Amino acid sequence: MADTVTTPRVSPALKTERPRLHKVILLNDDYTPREFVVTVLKRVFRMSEDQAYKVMMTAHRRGACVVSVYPRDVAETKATEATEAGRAKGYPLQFTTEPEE
Ligand code: TYC
Repeated sequence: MADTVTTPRVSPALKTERPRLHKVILLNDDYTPREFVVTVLKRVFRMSEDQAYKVMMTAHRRGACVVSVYPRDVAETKATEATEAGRAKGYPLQFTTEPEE
């Protein structure tokens, strides 16, 4: 069997998997002014006025809205920064993160 060719197989467990992206989610509340939510979305997530207004209104009407997706550390940093911006003004504005499926 001198001519036997063996093809090495890479175990799926050893393949490099692309790190999962994480969603940043904006939660509605009854107290944060709409305009402030838009300002935070523009500043922290680099959205246009139009995009920010649409995302804010979606959260306002439906209870929550996905803002964007990022690598985990970026998603967590932005969610914390945006939540902290509300806290600094005494608003209960909240941004959370969760892994994409
Ligand atoms: N619901 C708030 C209001 O009526 C506005 C708002 C929108 C707050 C979206 C949070 O994620 C939010 N003032």
